[in-house]
Amino acid sequence: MRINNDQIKASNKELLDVHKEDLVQLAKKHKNLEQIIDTIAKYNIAIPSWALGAGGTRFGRFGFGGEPGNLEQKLDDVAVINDLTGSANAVSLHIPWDIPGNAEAIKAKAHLLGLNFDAMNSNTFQDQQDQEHSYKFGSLCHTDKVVRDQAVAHNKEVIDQGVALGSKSLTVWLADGSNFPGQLNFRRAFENTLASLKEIYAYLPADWKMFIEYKPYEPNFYSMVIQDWGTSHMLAKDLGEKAFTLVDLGHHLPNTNIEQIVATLVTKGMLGGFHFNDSKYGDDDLSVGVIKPYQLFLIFNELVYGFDNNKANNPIPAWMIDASHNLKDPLEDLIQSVEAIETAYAKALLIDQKALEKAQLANDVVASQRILQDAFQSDVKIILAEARLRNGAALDPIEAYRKMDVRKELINERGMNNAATGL
Ligand code: PSV
Ligand code: MN
Repeated sequence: MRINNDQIKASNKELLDVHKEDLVQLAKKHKNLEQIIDTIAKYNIAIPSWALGAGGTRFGRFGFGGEPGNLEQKLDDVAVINDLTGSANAVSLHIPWDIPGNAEAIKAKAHLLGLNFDAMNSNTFQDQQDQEHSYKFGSLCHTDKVVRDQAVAHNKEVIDQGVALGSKSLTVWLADGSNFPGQLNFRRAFENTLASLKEIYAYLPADWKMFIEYKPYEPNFYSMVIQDWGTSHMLAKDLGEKAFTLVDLGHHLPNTNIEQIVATLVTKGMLGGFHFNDSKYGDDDLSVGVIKPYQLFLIFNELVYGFDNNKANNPIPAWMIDASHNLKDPLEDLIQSVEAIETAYAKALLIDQKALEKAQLANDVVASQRILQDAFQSDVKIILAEARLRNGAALDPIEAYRKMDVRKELINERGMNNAATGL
């Protein structure tokens, strides 16, 4: 199904007058309101193809009716999110969950829907049917060269698929590691990983980037080869200027200061992108902003400051969501995540950076805190709504989604038992 302009206009009609009045009031408060609305209106976040169906845990999965059963249907779902939010014009694919049968046709369909392809994700953490060698004991780090070669070849294939679709980046996340002390030689595993990554890197087209994701534990519970941002940064540095670190918010031990990691990476020009999600305990993959919205705001503060003072020429990061949920309608959940990211960004744009710098230089701790919290406590719903309006999207996307009965339509179209590919 495709949402059309008339449906959007109809859903906005009732809300429009109040919205316009609110906007006039808000303009009196913020001098740079126009600029902020413009920045938010131009901002886009990539949707992970693997989050369009119900997520699951190792204890089970509860399907959601009308899930997309193939890549074409996944694109249709991303278009629904984009049509309603005006801020999700890209999709991040995971291979082999999403192998495009006919890349030209998929590209043409995406183009028609106003979508493009963000980073391609390789998968050497699961064994596939007909795969010759198992990844049970690792992939790029494996003790056996034939396994490493197979994993390298897979990454090269993913690059080929991405080239055919017009993507410009590869995200590598490795489950490689060990469950028991003594199981793996740390140094050998690191060296093997670096050598394998070098082969993949050498295959990257000139205008591509490689993002290296880190994670402290899971699925391995004693050690992960790329356990933290330092390791990722070291590998990326060794590879060359097309390699960067990717920050998945759920991939940190509890209470890690993620905003500081972001600041440091931008200082060094090494921040490649994000996988946004939220968590209370580990890699919970909860909807963005549900647990620690202040942390997300502080991350965006570092991004706003970082890109206003971008001495190391850090490229604009890839903005991707990586959340997976058990309970909610996946499309509603992704809309909520998009909104949460934009909320944090808009609030960070409200920070008076000059006043903050002055307070910091004077070591005025109280003033610094007030400046941040004033911005964080501001209501930016109207800013987001106006940005959406200017993009021809819905003033209230969730409300519109429900009024349009999108899920019911999808169930009618696809049935109750269509299951999306993914974890
Ligand atoms: C691993 O936990 C991860 O964050 C990586 O990005 C994977 O590609 C994705 O999740 C798989 O769901
Ligand atoms: Mn991730």
